Amino acid sequence: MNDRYVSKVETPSLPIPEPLQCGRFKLTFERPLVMGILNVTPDSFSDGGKYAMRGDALRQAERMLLDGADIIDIGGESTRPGAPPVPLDEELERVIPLVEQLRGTNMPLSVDTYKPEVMRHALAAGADLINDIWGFRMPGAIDAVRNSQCGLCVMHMLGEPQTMQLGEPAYDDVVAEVRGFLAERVATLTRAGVARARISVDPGFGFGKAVVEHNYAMLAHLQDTAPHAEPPFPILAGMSRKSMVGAVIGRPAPERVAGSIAAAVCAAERGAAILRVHDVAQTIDALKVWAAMRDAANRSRARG
Ligand code: 9MG
Repeated sequence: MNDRYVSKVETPSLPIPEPLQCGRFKLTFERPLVMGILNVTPDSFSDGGKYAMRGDALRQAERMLLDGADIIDIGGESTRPGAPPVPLDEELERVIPLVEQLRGTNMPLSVDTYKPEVMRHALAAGADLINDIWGFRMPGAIDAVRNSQCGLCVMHMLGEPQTMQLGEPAYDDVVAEVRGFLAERVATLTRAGVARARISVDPGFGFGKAVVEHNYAMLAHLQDTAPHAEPPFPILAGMSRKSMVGAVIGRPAPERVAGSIAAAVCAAERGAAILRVHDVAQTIDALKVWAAMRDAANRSRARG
């Protein structure tokens, strides 16, 4: 390799978060981890009824495992803007059998829910991480996770999924306001007895953000969306196939794979610890190329 070129690369060396306590696992972040999205909702699979949906979901989980996912995020309620809420019983029926069936795979299992009752059942069934788009603000949510060893993903959202994108979301400084919100949630959680080592944070791309202005400001300043802390909190970034990608490439959701991968690589460059994605294999390939470049830059920096 020609070092004349490598030595000119100016990739900042970002501090690596401490390991995340995540149920049975301690996740480490020498490289960004890939979280595969497993939506167990009728609009995600062929409409063959609930057992067919479960079978489809299991096969998709196995595919993501083979493709190299580090974590699987199981969700029983769509969080797309305007999506209707799902009754508690229905969400439990979609999510809990999958957690039980996937528990044996020795893969960290995340459950995407804001309902304390689903959190409790998911943890009893063996989930390792609770991914809460409401940032553990629902009454009873903190109590549901406090006494376990599960990891937490604390996300920022302005408004609620049914209405959050209806008006134009307004911020004076989206990055600072998201950071302030996440700092308050982290302080509330740690005061309640949740160990810092269990907490990851997420700026919530697409959740009450102007599609281009706010989301790309957060991506550009990703590290600054997290509470300023040493060591830093692991940041989870989820942009896969979202409108922020569609808005700049002009393609519908199924055709946003390449755009989503570009967003994931940008987030990795800015210190994301976990990337929540639909397209696991393709994202991992792209991250390997990015990591090879980062390692070369670090080697040349170490040589002085
Ligand atoms: C469930 N879900 C949908 N989008 C998400 C995102 O960006 N982050 C997290 N943590 N969860 C999300």
